[in-house]
Amino acid sequence: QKGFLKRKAHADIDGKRTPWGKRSWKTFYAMLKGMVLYLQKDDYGKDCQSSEEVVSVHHALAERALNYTKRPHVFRLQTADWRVFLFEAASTEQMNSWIGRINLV
Ligand code: I3P
Repeated sequence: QKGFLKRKAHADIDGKRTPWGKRSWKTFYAMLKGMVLYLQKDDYGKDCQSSEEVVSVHHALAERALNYTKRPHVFRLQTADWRVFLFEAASTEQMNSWIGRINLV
């Protein structure tokens, strides 16, 4: 499973609210391999490098973010260490595909 996702950090480790200034939406190229979600940020225009974040989806839960109505086809990912991210997919179909794959792990 791969594709572009926009991500918003909602809660950090142990469920602590992600502070102001770190809650904005960012675009990543996402790849799910095994139990790991790789998020590559496209920084090429800025410094000719791309940065990557790694999120373990082992014991994570993905579900449609029904409470979040500002954007369409957004899903919520809660990790085993109690972080919460919102991810905006390009379509409802892609959102459902990500949710299914993440919850299969
Ligand atoms: C956040 C940014 C997000 C916004 C979030 C802001 O500011 O504007 O887009 O979420 O609101 O805190 P910053 O870039 O300084 O982190 P929404 O797009 O969902 O409104 P929030 O604090 O209510 O989550």
